Amino acid sequence: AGLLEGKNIVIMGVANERSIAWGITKSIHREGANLIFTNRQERSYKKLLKLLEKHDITPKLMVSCDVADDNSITEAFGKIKEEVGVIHGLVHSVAFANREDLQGEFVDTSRDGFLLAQEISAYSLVAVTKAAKDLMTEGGSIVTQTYLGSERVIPNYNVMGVAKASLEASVRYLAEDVGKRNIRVNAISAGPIRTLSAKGVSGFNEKASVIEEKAPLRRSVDQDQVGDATLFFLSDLSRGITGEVLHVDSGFHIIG
Ligand code: 0WD
Repeated sequence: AGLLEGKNIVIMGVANERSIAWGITKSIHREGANLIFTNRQERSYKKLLKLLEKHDITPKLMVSCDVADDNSITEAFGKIKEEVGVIHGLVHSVAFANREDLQGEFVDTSRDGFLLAQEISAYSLVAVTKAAKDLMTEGGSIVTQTYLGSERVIPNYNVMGVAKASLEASVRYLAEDVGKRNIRVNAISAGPIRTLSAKGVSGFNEKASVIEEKAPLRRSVDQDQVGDATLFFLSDLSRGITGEVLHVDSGFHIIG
C-alpha cells in the first residue's frame, strides 16, 4: 500500500503544470492520497481540471479559496468538512508580491507592497492552519514552501525574502500551537524552479544557473524532487519532525 493510502490531503496553489504544487500532487497521488484542491482563480481551476484529466487523476473535491479573504477560507474549509470530514494533510504552496517590489532596492518597498507580500505569503499559513486544525481530528501534517531568500540577501527577492522569513517563523510558532493535537507543521526550502511565480522575480535565470555551477549536486532542482520531499513530511515517515525547514536545493545553502 502507498504511504498515504486513505489519507485526505488538501493542496493549495496549483496554477499550472509547472507549479510546485503539481509536483507535489503527482507524488502524493502515487502514494494513494485522496486529493482535495483549492484554487483562487477560475483560470487556474480550468487548467487544473484539464491537468487532472490528462493524468487520469480523479480529485475527491475541488473548492475555490482566496487566502486574502477570511470568508473565503471559512467557506472553503466548511465545504471540505461537509464533503470530506476528516483531513490528514495540508499543502500550502501560495505566495504573492507586486512585481515592482521584486526588483531594484528593498529599501524602496512601499507600505502596501510590504503588507500584501506578508498577507498572502505568510499570514495565509496562519489563517489556513487555524481552519484546517479542526478537521485534523486524527492528527495531521501541514507543509509550506519557502526559499533561501529568507536567510540571505538574494538580489531582487527583496520583499518576498522578508515574507519568507515571517513564514518560517510562523511555521515554528504554529508547530508549537498544534503539536498537542498531533499536528505537525514544516517547510520545504526549494532551490529556484521555473514557474509562473518565479517569472515575476527579476534575474531568475541567473539564480538557476548558479545552482548548476555551485551546488554540491551541480544540478537544478525540479518539482518532482520537491514533491517527494513534501510527501515525506506528509507521511508517517516524518512523524518525529515538526517546526523544521528542509532544504531541497542540491545542497546549495551549505556553500559559502
Ligand atoms: O523557484 C520557485 N518557483 C520557488 C518557489 C522556490 C522556492 C519556493 N517557492 C514557493 C513560492 O514562493 C510559493 O510559496 O513555492 C510556492 C509555489 O510557487 P510556484 O509553484 O513557483 O508558483 P505558481 O505556479 O505561480 O503558483 C502560485 C499560486 C497561484 O497561482 P494563480 O495563477 O491562481 O494566482 O499561488 C496561489 C495561486 O494558485 N495564490 C493564491 N492562492 C489563493 N489565494 C493567492 C491567493 N490570494 N495568491 C496566489
